[in-house]
Amino acid sequence: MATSSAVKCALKNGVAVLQISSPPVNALGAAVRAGLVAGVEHAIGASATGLVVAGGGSTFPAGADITEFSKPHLPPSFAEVMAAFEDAPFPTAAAIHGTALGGGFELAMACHYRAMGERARVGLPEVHLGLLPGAGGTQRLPRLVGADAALEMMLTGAPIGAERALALGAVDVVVPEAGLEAAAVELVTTRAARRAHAVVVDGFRDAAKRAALEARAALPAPRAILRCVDAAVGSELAAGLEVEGREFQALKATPEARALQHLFFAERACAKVPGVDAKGAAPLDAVGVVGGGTMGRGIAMCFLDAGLPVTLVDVDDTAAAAAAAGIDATYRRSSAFKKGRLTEAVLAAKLEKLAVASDVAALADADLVVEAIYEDLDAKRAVFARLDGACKPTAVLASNTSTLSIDAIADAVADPTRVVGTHFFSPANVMKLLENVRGARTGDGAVAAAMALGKRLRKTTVLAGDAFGFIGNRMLEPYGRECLALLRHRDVGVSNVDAALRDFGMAMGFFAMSDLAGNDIGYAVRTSLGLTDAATRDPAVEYSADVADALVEAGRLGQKAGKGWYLYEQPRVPSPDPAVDALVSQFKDGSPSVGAEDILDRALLALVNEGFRVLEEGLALRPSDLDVVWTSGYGFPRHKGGPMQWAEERGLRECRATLERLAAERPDVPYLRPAKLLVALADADAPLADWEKYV
Ligand code: 3H9
Repeated sequence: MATSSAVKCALKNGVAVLQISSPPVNALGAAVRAGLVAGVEHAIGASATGLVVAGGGSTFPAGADITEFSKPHLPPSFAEVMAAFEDAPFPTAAAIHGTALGGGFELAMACHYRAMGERARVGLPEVHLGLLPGAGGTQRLPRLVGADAALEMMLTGAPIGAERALALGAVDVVVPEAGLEAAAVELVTTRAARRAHAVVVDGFRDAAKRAALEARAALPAPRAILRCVDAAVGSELAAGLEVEGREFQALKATPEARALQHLFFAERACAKVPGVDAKGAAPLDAVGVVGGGTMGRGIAMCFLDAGLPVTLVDVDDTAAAAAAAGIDATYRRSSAFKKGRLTEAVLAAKLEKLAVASDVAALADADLVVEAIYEDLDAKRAVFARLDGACKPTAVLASNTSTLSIDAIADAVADPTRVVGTHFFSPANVMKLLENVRGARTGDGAVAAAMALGKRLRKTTVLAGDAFGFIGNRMLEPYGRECLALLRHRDVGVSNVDAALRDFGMAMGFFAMSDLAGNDIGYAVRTSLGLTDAATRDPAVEYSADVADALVEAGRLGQKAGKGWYLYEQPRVPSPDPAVDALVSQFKDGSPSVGAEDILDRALLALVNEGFRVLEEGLALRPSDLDVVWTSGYGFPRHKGGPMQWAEERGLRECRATLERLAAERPDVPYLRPAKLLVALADADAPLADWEKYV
């Protein structure tokens, strides 16, 4: 039978078997869609009695080809593909293995029957891309599993396993993967081609349920999904499909969809370091952590969660035992443990892989060691000097520093090529981001090891250059300074600034975040730079952190002290404190009141402008890495795509013009002067993607 390069077609005992071949995930690009339609036509021409569609390689199609969304549409349409399977004159079945997602699952639903492998997963994750299932999923899934379950799947975007898919009625049979094709063939040979579409039962109109759903559906995509399921209730399939088609086209053009799709690719690009092959990194069989404080414990938990044996070293046996007990307690406090997802037996098996010691000699066999002691260069150098002697020469030595230079730390070891930064974010076992740092002398092998570590720990991993603050904290600095400067304005308080940032979508306002991290951290950095003392700082440069210094000097260190920019009468619950308003009022300078829009402009443009400087200085591999850092590590809203994507969406010319105006108003604020790269891109009206031509 006919064979296209993307879809191979074979006739087996009268049943046509189509196999999709479009690595890596069999995405339904134009060639696959054309191959599928041609496959059905050939099966009809060959008088097949049934048809089975399967994915070659590791998976049934994982969806539409996302790279095509930004290009002109090529035929055939998804609707034509789905119709070919649904309207075929013989029974059609999908043989689902791997991850049948988005358009892939929709293709399976357009078939008359579905056989699913035991280990496979199905889902409609389009909402994460700012879209909705636009190939019939919003109409066919409610008809298969009911409106409630369909909405749940489409609004969360979470895939489900075979057991649940079968229980819901999303698939007809579940079999071991080896028997999948046979099971699908059996379905098309023993059952009829036509199955009437079930009428969608209106189960989600219960007022409270509906209100809860609508509250969750704040963004355009979830709202459109709700409207599509509304349209599915009680209507003919064709009418619902028409609504879905219109809603999908409208969503495609939203900034949210562009932002989320930008992040999809950004989160995959960031793991790639030109010239460095993380896949070729030396295997990790055993790892070590030095320092059993909050960070060290969290990092050790990351290792344990990835199944890696870890040895944690602290100053003495008591401290080491306390770290082990702390790790055990943290697991027991986790919701996974409380809800029974982490069982006593699994926890015991995890903890069996944890060893503690009071001497770095215990790290002799480690392939990689992360130092996570307090931020003091001499202390860190002393640790590295000891590790240099204790560890095998091939071991990678990593520092979790967030403020110190990797190069300066590497001075302490004979072979600085094996020293790299691995900056985890707190709580390390929860936060997705890993910011690796390449020092001037870090070797490719250590970079590869750090990037491979990120993958192993299932972190979103970015590589930064070795300069103060790396990527994330470097950009945080002017953002924070501007938030502090805003407090000088009449009627602007901590809560106004945080509310504006939260309304924009930040997970936390700057002041609440600072309370969480500890206000003393920034204070210590400013002190080390001679900034907290008016006598030693440059009088020609605006200093807006005086209010933050006063806060720390008043003992308001943040959540850990029960008070900071907010009061914490209950742990982690901030409430405004008149004492802070009184403190802030001492720093007012007569500047006029400003509203939420100005607050956002100033804080975000300070952030973005520093991003351009990070790129100019070669501290990041690409602009999208900055977006990944800020969305995964600092709570920047994903639907805005990260600060650089936000700037591009707003218009680089606009960003430059606003910064120029702000800088003219406050010439003593260097971080507001538009970065050279921003100016060059704006002058040329060039997209951010062309940034390398302008540095
Ligand atoms: C949709 O279906 C819309 C329809 O409803 C309606 C249309 C009208 N397209 O993640 P990985 C690439 S929307 C293009 O590292 P894993 C990815 O960029 C779609 N490329 O692997 C990467 O490339 P590279 C709904 C895609 O094993 C490579 O494949 N579907 C696509 O960790 C490997 O990816 C989704 O949203 C794609 N659809 O995870 C599913 N998918 O090597 C999106 C992947 O150059 N995909 N690539 O960096 C995933 O969730 C994961 O990729 C998957 C595999 C779980 C499948």
